[in-house]
Amino acid sequence: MKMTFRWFGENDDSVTLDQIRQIPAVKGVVGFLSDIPAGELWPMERILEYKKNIEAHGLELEVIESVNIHEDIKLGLPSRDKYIENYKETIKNLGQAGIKVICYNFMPVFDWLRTDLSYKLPDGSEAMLYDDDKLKGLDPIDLVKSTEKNSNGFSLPGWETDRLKELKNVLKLYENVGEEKLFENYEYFLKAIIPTCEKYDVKMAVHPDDPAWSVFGLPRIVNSKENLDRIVKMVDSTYNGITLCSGALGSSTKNNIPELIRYFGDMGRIHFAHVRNIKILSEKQFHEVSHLSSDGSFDMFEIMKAYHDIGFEGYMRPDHGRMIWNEKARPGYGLYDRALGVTYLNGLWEAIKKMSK
Ligand SMILES: [Mn+2]
Repeated sequence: MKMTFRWFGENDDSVTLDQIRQIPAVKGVVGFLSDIPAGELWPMERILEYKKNIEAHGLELEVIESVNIHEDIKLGLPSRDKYIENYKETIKNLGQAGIKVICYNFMPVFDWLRTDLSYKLPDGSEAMLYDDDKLKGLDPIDLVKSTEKNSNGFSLPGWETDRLKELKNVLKLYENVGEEKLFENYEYFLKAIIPTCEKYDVKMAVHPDDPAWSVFGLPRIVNSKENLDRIVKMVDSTYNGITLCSGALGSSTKNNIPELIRYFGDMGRIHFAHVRNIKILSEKQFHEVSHLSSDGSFDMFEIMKAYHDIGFEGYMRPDHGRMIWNEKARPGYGLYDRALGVTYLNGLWEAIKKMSK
């Protein structure tokens, strides 16, 4: 297991590389060129410049999260081929720059979604909350506006204004795309890109839908064992893999995270692990918490044990943290609570490792 930490770049993150370097056991950064719109090519020189800076701070860059997929690919429009060509070229560039894993998602229109970005917990910390009832009758445009307004001035990945300005048109286009059509479009994309991944040794790792169900009536398919199984088999290559996000998949009580880790881990398809806890309040209602088992609904020991038992050698990172100690940061991505998360996960890992001898 290689512990990493997500970072959004010099101009778009409150956390510095020097700070990340000082978190025990964090060797690498999970990076992102946040200013490149979905569908555009990532130029080699930009990738190298970005990587050079990270390496100058004593950290590695081997994982990218995310290279976003243009909506036309998900919709299956004729224009998709040009965006797929750009994607292949980006894979090639990233591979040649030494990137090993690309995390991406296949969620129509909306990336991760929450209805409250700063829900106050009893101890005074703040965390993100999702309440499906609050989405009922809500205009998606209003959710985009409130999400942007409450992001503490940081861009939120998946909520880029550029992608969302055409929101109404895009939502209309999805009226003709159901789950089966989305699977078809996904398969078309994977068949086109996986040979490039094999050639340049870059593993694709799809991030599950967050939350793990349909929102605003849009189709969503990356959210259950059955569907993930279908996806990894659409192109039967180790390069077609998964980012196993415990918080995203675990938002649905139907998903048993340790079981999913063992199942897809034994297949060799987990390339990236997002490990975090959430507290499920009722069906389709949850909020985020610290990483600790007793603060949420998951048994983090069992999750880490499953990774240990499958001999996981891929990349891992803590996921969303709370806002604590008066930190002002991008919601979910402050320094303090994620650093506490890393330390806790490493503590579990060390104990499991030593007790397994
Ligand atoms: Mn995640």
